[in-house]
Amino acid sequence: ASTQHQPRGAFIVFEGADRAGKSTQCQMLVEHLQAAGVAAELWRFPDRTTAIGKMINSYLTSQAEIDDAAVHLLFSANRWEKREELLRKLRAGTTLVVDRYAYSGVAFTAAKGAPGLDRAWCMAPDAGLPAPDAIFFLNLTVEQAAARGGYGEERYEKADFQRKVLEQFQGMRDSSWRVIDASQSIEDIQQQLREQAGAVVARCQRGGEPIKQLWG
Ligand code: 2DT
Ligand code: MG
Repeated sequence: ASTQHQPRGAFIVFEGADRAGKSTQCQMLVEHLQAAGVAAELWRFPDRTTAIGKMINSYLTSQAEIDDAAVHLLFSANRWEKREELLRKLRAGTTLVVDRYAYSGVAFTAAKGAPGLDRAWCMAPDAGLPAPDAIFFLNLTVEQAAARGGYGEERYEKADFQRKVLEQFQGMRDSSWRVIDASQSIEDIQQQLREQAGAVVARCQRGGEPIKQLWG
């Protein structure tokens, strides 16, 4: 059997618009898995710690202006530069809970509606990256998000733009996405995530699960 089919960690991605509770739920899930004896790490994209990530951070905090196409490629490059480490961790048996991935990449750039930067263009640079074993979509309307105290100060944190991002996510998601009603209580959401993620982790631990590639 190839190494891909050995027991391994699970690759679990969280997506959703801002304020849906992704970071809170990811953190809680990782702590739960660790407490249950599962090797697990919390990752997030963009990873703002790398050289590319620092450019992205400058862009998001409006300290830098970067062309829409160019910054899209930086976000993608930020995933590619983490690819080997990501695969190494999974093969070593570590489960990765990842706060945003290529789906955010496509949704946020496509939401700009810039000439030429349609969904197909946005998807192209991420083709071939490792694909997650499960995608949890924390579903919250812009109105519900606003009721949570509004958005922050970063570039994309505006209601009108978030509405377009949500439309992009709706247009992109397929039946494999696990849609979670993010208007529920933190505890209720976490309970559902633990059950579903637990099953994914167990499946990958048993072996026989290949690591697939985007956009498969
Ligand atoms: P956080 O608020 O989660 O730090 O995200 N984004 C993210 C993109 O535009 N393209 C991408 O590929 C990714 C991963 C979403 C910061 C913002 O960056 C956006 C929100
Ligand atoms: Mg944010």
